[in-house]
Amino acid sequence: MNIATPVTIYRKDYVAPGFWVDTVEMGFDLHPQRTHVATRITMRRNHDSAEKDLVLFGEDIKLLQLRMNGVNLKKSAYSLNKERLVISNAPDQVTLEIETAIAADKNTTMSGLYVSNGNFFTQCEAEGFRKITYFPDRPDVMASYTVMLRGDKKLYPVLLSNGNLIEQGDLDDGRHYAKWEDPFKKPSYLFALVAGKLVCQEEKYKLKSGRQVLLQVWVEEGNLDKTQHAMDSLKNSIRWDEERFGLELDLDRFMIVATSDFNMGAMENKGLNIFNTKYVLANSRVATDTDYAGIESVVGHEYFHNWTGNRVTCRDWFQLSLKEGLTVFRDQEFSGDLVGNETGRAVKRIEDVRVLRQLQFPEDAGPMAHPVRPDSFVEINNFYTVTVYEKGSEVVRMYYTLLGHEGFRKGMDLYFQRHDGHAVTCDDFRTAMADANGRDLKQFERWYSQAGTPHVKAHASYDANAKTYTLNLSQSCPKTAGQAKKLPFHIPVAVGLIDAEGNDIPLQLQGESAIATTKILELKEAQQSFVFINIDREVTPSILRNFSAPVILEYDYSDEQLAHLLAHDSDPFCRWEAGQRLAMRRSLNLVSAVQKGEALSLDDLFIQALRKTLNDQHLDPAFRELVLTLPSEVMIAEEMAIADPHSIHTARQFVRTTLAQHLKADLLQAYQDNLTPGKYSPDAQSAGKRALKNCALAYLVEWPDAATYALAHTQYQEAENMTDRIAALSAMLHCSSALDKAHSKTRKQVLAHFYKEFESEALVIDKWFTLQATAPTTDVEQVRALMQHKAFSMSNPNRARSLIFAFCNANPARFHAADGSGYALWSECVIALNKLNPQVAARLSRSMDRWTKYPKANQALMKAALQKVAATKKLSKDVLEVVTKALA
Ligand code: 0A1
Ligand code: ZN
Repeated sequence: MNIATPVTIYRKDYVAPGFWVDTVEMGFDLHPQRTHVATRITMRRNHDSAEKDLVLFGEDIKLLQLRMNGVNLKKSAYSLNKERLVISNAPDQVTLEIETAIAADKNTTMSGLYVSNGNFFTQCEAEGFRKITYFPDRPDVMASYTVMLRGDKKLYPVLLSNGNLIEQGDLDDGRHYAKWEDPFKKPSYLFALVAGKLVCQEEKYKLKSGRQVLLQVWVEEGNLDKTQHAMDSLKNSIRWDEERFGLELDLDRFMIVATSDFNMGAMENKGLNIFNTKYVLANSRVATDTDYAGIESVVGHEYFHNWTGNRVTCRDWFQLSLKEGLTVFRDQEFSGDLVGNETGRAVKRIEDVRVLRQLQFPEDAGPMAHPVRPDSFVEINNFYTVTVYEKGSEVVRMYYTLLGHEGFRKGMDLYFQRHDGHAVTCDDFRTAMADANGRDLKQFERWYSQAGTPHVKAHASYDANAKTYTLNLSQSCPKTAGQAKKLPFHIPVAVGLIDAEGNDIPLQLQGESAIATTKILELKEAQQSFVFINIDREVTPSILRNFSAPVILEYDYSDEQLAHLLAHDSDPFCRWEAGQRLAMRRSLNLVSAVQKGEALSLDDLFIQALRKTLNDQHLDPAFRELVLTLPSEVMIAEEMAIADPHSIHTARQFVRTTLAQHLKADLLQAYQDNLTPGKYSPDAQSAGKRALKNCALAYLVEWPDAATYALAHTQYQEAENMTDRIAALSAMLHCSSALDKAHSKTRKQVLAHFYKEFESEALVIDKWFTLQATAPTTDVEQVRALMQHKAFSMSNPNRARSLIFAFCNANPARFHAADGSGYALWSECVIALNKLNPQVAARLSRSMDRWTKYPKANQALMKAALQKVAATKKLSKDVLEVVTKALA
């Protein structure tokens, strides 16, 4: 077998750039087949650098001209290979003039300059700018940019770049031009241009300071009825950052542009954010509550990057979490604050924790496990991960928990005071937090340097005579690739104690005077004891309140204690968690019963606990829905030494059908109580009601009779918004009984109707593919058939994700078919995508991360599929890194 060896880049090898760049002037003559780019760069030697050469990166571009200080450079004056252009012996002051040509229409990678639906877009993070011109394309090189765009006026009536529009006008031959100037220095990864036929919704907005700014949301024609929510989210983001962090928009104009061809969610280019349409376009006909929430958080996320990422950026890509972890924390807080009440905040927190557990915990336990600040990579694009983003956000949240609201704000203020306009490191952030609060946060660095999810074990003992309650906490962290031994983390563990009536009792730690109902214990040693005094009754501990650290908590709760917490805990996270623990315990027992062929049953304690929650009118519907949602098949698999997808699916479905059977009347009542008639509004309260109602519906069809199935069908037909429509369709397609022949004709009709109704709405057709890809009835052959559908395309990332990724990642019982047909499909798709779009291909490669967790027979087939991909000729660095690590 011929597997190429990937080149690894190490964090420890960081060297400052040999030259700084002051100004960049660029002129683009836009043609899809051959865009001509003329770039003038003024540079000066960095005398503090060990790098003596002038190093420029370039990839997949044609070099037409190179002049240094006004003189054409002969080929012998520089060295050029596929990745870099190096000029040795350059003088200390350099003006470079570079001309390059780009075939944007052939660029299917969606990195650099590319064409989508006839319009030009760029994506420069992380290393896409080098596909436009030769440049020191690294984030610590910050410069001022002036950009001239020229193109056919009919084909490209709109010409956008970063900053302010300073000039525009007509040229010969039906062309026109626009000149843009960005008043702020920025790294090249924040460069952007957009050119094409687009229309915009725009508004003038007054900042708190009284300054007026222009806000624009640009979309393709026909989509202006779907931009209001993005615009509202942008205005909310601007206001929130002023209020919560005292950070003002620094530009006079802020633009959002949507494209249907995008590898990720969105990109924070200075003043010109480019978005996947998924995170811009919404109206009630086509978008669900989840879509609306996603738009709000991604618009917020990109906007917040303007300070955390753009004004203060990363010194090198190993520091990616400096901007991403912090900005995710900020967008999570923004969405939580916007709901406007404590339960809403808690619901958002639980949803975020669910994502972390579902996606990041498995990553941290698999072959791609890496620290929040990685030590090495082959391809940086593979490190835009849930660890860097979501675990990174948890790390930032721990500062918030340890330092408090005011303390955190002081840290942020100092961070900007020290580092505005600079490219810095995660250590700089930690130091600002420590210095602003006079705290020692040295040990906290281990959250950045050690991979793996720590386990915290708790033991409690109550001494009625001494009236003391002792909580013994110990920590450990499993080994990960390259890190066999881990040192103790600095872990904030938020704890409350609940009495038999369900009340929080006041807590005082031995040797301390402060009294509170929640205490933040700082676990810093491998093992530590915390003694609470004046505890005069038996209590149940509520540990890791609000999920105060990204760890796995082990405590030997009895079922009764969990039911007690589920009924009473004042901390909504721990209350929800108690229900999840009850459900997980049952799921695991049932999986083992399925495997042994034993009879399956569900106990009354569990059923009654859920009934009580379902019927508790004091609880928000959104919260009740979260409790009613069982741990996913992926989460159950993570708890098992050997995951058996078929038994997991059977066991989980058994729990669902049994609950449906026993709670039928309660579910019907919840359904009726949570109808949301009238005009659609995506607000959290209404969305919560819809969530509970649709959760009830999905249960009801698990134990169907003619009436419940008809309820779903009628909801589908009469739905006035996409949330209700898709929920009904999903209930009909995903229930256990969908496996029976009954109703199969109705299901086919409904699917056909949905397609016809929304044929022209790409984002809705994505949903149509996903619903089918994740249905228990859909096997590999049906996925292959869907791949032949005229609406399917491998080259559109959203579409590929909607079918292929959805099947491989979210239909485990079918993907892991015993004959290996799912794995064969996976390898074919990875190989096909590798040619088109390596970034997307590498993401799909990750579906095999946990292959060593499956039964031996599956493992063999999965390994063979991985090897097949690894042996493919012309494999990108992206895919190569993932499959090499999986096979290591
Ligand atoms: N910085 C963006 C995400 C992003 C990263 C890489 C991309 O292309 C490789 C595109 C977008 C964010 O955090 O939103
Ligand atoms: Zn980001």
